[in-house]
Amino acid sequence: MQPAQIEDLRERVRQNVEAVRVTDIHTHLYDPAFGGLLLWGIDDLLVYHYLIAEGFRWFDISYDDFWALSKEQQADLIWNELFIRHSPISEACRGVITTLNALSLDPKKRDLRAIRQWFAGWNVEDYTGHCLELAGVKSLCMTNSPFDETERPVWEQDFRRDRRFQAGLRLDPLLLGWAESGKTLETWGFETQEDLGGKTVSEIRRFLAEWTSRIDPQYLMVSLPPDFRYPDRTIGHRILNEAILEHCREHDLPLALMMGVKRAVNPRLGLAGDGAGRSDLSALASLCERFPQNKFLVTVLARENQQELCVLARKFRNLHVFGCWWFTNVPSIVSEMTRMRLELIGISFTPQHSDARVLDQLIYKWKHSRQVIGGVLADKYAELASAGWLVTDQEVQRDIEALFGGAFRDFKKLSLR
Ligand code: HDL
Ligand code: ZN
Repeated sequence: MQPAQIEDLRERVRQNVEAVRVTDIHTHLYDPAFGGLLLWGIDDLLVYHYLIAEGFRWFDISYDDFWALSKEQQADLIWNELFIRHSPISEACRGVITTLNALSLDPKKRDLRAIRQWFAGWNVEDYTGHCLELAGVKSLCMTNSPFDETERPVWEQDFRRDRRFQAGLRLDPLLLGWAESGKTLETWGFETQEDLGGKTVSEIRRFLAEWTSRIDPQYLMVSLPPDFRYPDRTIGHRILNEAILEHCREHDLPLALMMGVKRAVNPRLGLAGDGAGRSDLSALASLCERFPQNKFLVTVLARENQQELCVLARKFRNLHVFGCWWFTNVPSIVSEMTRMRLELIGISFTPQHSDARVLDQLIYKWKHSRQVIGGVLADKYAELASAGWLVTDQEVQRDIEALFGGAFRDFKKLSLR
């Protein structure tokens, strides 16, 4: 192929990746009906836990004194330390800059007061549409936990859903903290026993059925520590086998496994205190092999696990790989992971989710991801062309639609009979 043809190909890919409307399959955002649970605006952007962790590398304030500050005071501290006294060069800092520029604000003026004034002029309904439009997100999945004391009451009142905000049924306490969550289920009217005796398993399934009917989730989900083992002889292992996986099969819902998080490595940092560890993916191989009619939606936190995850996806069609999760969501690793995935499993995966906790983050997380993923995809198409296969415009569009939501939708529809 001539260099001009390669350039033309790259431009076609860039335009299509820029234009595709994304299905964002994992976020911590909330339907505006959840009120204050939906975070947005400059102060929420600045007190994002990623920036709190980075800020503490410079702060000369104690953890307790920081947490005693108001959100605005915390934001001032972070702005001053990570943007003014030091260049905002980290991915989370650059994200704030990308978002502010996309909103036609000019962070180069370094005028936080003026930026706050601009946000004060918005209401959440209008701003939600504005952010989704700028980010090119057509729908997203929330993280919905029945065990979240602030979220559950909203679901129990019932409310008119904003269909752009799909649900994900989050179950960490059920699987990882049964001693506590079993008691909580009892207060909700489910007959449970700590040793899972009596009607406990069927009551857990009744609980799952009740919440599935209530929130209509795209999938059930749980995050897992690096030392998660399967098979195992724990209570959690039985809840997974006898309740959660049965329920998923009965309702044809994927189980999303987010593997490798070490919770509270530094508890003083709160949400910012979690770390990462290398998982034993033989647990995942056992699950995929033992439950060929269950669908597993999987992302892993350790860079060292990524190639092994792709190899498992080659072995198991009931495994769908997704996202560059959390500490892997930085351009250098997104590029490496996306290239490896395209080379090992073709288009049959979902390269990214935003994991956004603040509405406005959708803008930068998707702008940055489109840039990296689009660049890698163009490289692979150029290599394909050199091998003698020039993709058509229609094929480029088809592949990109798949990568940014279509493959996930097809996986959900996949019949594993
Ligand atoms: O467990 C998870 O879903 C993680 O994404 C955590 O919420 C984490 O705090 C996070 O926001 N990562 O991006
Ligand atoms: Zn998350």
